[in-house]
Amino acid sequence: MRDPTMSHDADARPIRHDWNVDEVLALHDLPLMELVYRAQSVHRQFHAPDEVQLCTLLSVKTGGCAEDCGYCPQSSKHEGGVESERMLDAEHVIAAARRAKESGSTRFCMGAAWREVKDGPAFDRVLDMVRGVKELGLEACTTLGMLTDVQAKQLKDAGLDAYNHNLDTSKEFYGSIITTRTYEDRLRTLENVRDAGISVCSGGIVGMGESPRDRARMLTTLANLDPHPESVPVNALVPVEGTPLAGRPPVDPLELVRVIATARILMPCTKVRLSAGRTSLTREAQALCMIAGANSLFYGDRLLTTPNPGVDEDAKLLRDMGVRPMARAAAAD
Ligand code: SAM
Ligand code: DTB
Ligand code: SF4
Repeated sequence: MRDPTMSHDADARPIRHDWNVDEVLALHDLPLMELVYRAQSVHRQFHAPDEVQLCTLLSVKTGGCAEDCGYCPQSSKHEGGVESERMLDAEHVIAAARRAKESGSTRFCMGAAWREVKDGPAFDRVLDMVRGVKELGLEACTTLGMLTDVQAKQLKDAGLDAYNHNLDTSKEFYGSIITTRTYEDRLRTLENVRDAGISVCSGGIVGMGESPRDRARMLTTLANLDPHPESVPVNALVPVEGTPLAGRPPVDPLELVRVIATARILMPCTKVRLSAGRTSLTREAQALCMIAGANSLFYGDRLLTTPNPGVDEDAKLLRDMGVRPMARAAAAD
């Protein structure tokens, strides 16, 4: 019988943008040993196997968001999420970036709980933050919600290297998680980011009740973007009290490994980031995610509003694995 995972001479053409959902699902469902073997083989062709990128996250505007994303503690639509806070000063953010650099991070990512960017003093302050982070010699990334083409160009002119905007899940499952914006809105922002010459960071969340086919659909959409996103964050849902997804059972780490390995095979040059949810993974599960192709981590004891493993714990894990922090890219990615 024809092997659907080997169609289109997959091995001969590692960089493809014409994947279909059935072949991606067939890869995802391979026996785990075979899947991880293929992912490792791709990983070693395109990346140093002993390097991981360290990124630090900071929430520069927390809570009070107008969107209703079912997983997010920062949505004002859920009772009992985080309180809305004032936006941080640029100086405060730049001081945090300096500390992140001293601890070994090479990329500093600033998040705002916004549905979209609105022109005015708050956006001007973000532009100042980006300029300040760039002056420190770090890669600068922001995640601010939807962006117009003009705003993307302004961020580029301020020196922004990358923009994070996740597809989160499949187009089909999206409506059961978020109702206040569409999948097309998300894709349009990614297009604006790409057209402005900024690196694209886009991925999703595992463990919201989506099926393996939904995971394959999301990965297919990402892999058919041309060029591929330079980074793909894979988040394990952090179930937060007060959000509609608070009661979801923890994701099986082997399911996370499958998503990471499939992303690695589909997008060989991309940095695949093992993102939220690491505090509920053992060291061994995190190591397996890296063996399956994850080569980027959030470093620092806090994500945006939820905890992340401590710096000492992570430094020990990397040391024990014989993995070194990646040097900063000359030009991002
Ligand atoms: N407001 C902007 C947006 O939604 O694009 C940027 C910040 S938002 C918090 C960035 C991403 O964090 C979301 O797209 C989602 O993938 C991830 N995220 C948020 N809450 C999460 C949770 N509880 N568990 C896992 N990932 C989460
Ligand atoms: C991404 O994919 N994961 C990060 C980053 N992009 C901005 C955010 C994770 C947030 C987890 C929930 C929180 O800490 O609020
Ligand atoms: Fe707002 Fe982003 Fe949270 Fe959605 S994920 S509620 S857009 S902060």
